[in-house]
Amino acid sequence: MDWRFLVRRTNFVWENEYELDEAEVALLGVPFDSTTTGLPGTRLGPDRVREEFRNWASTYDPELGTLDDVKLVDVGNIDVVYGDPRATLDRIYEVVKGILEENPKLKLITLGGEHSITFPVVRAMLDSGRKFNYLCFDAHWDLLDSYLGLKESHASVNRRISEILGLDRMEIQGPRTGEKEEWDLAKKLGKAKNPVYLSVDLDVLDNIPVGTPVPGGWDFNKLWDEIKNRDIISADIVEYDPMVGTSPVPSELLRRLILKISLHL
Ligand SMILES: [Mn+2]
Repeated sequence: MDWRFLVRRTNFVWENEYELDEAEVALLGVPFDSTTTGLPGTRLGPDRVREEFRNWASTYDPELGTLDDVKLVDVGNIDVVYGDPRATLDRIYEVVKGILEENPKLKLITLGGEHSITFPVVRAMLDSGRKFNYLCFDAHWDLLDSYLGLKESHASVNRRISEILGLDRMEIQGPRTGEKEEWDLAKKLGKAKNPVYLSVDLDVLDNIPVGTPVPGGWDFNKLWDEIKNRDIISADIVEYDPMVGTSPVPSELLRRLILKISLHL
């Protein structure tokens, strides 16, 4: 099936929209939150942040320049299968694989949704021949073999990635909770050498609405300090949950992070 049948292209963020085959950076929304263990609502994340881009016109960053100089495309949202993580993850894989077949050099910013969506993105990137190590910022290790019997759980996403990439090519920064099994496994993690695929689980931060918050997190400046010197081939930003709080502050934080990553890629 053509991957385009699995995407709803109804929302556009960028004014300078390019065709997929000529774009440098693409945004892809995955509004999926069916394995969420805390509060649901991350399915609303991609469209909430698009709204934020519309509300705040400035796309200039004093350190990095203007988004007008980046060839952007908003691919839209994947048509997920609520309640069926396996079918959803298969769709994510098909879409990312299809996008990269059409534009092998494209850098993708995938917007969650919950963290489980990262695994099929990473798998599609590997199968498309991209060479990278994996860098993740998260309050949790997400290294459980399964959670509530579910291998596709957001609490198992880094374990699944370790099975196709190897723990030594993975770096996870920020965890401050978890099971003993995970802390033991985490001792085998390495430092991700450049280039890296970046996965940002926003619960690594404090004071941002997420389904599974953990106290003692980073602030935005610390997060950006950790990102800015890395060579990033593509990224995802997951677990932002607009249902937990409707303040414009976190969605603006997220918009700013997407802006900075788009300019940095
Ligand atoms: Mn996570």
